[in-house]
Amino acid sequence: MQKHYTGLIERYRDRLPVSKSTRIISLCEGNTPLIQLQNIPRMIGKDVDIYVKFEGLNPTGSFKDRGMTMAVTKAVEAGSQAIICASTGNTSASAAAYAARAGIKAFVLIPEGKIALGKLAQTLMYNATIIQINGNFDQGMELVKEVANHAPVSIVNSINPFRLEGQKTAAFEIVDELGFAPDYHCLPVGNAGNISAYWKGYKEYATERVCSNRPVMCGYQAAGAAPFVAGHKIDNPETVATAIRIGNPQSWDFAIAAQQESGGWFDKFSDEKILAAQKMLSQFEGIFCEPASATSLAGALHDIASGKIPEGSKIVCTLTGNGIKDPEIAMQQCADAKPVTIEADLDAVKRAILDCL
Ligand code: AN7
Repeated sequence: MQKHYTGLIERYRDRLPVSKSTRIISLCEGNTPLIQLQNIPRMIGKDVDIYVKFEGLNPTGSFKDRGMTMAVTKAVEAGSQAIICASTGNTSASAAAYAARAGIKAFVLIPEGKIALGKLAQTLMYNATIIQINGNFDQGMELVKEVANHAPVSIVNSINPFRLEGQKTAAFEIVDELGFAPDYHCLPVGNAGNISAYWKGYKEYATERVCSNRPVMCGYQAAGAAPFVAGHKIDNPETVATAIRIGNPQSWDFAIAAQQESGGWFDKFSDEKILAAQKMLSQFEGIFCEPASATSLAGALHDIASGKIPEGSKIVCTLTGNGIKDPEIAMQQCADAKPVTIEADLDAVKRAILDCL
């Protein structure tokens, strides 16, 4: 009989730092769908297999839950009563949820006015203590690192190595499902924890011969927040994709190693290109991700068009977060498609339908 799915730590416990007596803090995260795109490859007229790993279907709507189940499990095991993070939104929602599950306290530092509405609402509902700063994520991150030296709180940002351990399971799931690693793996890059974690996962599987190949890692950033493309940190990052509005990535060295060892590259895309990719995925595939997530598809489509990613390739794009997280951007994207309001009678409904056909 198939066992009830109880989360990624149970599924991959042999590859994760837990023991028999560890109390696992889980919300059944992971096990997200790998969806093959059907319409977009046809539209662009290229012979490529593009799959999206839809991480927006995790319990709090982002990939952060993979790392958070692990980080909070280890914090609780070590006796922590409180966790803390700086966040552009998704980490705070995830930390808050897992703290609630564990029965401990969560503190989150967020940049005032730069968090998508859904993420703020979640974090409030999960009952974290929200500290808004007049500053950006990078400043929040520095403050969190300092305060953790002076207060009894565990940092659950991706500088916590358990976060990457949890997040590497996304690469395992892809290989377990396809039977091989893709030729190219495309990701949005902010703090660079995720690209580092995927590379760790793929390397682990390849080294142990679970699969025979490893992907080329492609890290894509927003044009106004592209330190990896610039080759140095950026002081005032700006982008509509607030999740990746980050100028001083904490996993710099790991991400550079992933790029170099895999023969991959970094590139950057304008907010317009990112938003166009988000809309395209929703409109033509029925997959609604948040703006930052669409950066992976924007990059893949650009590199497929230029031939840098050749025809015949198998490509995975990670869609890091759910589109419902950021309803304000979605409404702006659809400003021209305002719903019509009519009288509540049959003729009026018929007319409204016929007007659209
Ligand atoms: C949707 O929540 O950094 O390169 O504080 O929310 O691993 O940082 C979010 C990052 C991509 C970038 N897509 O991942 C935070 C935070 C979404 C994200 C990223 C984030 P990393």
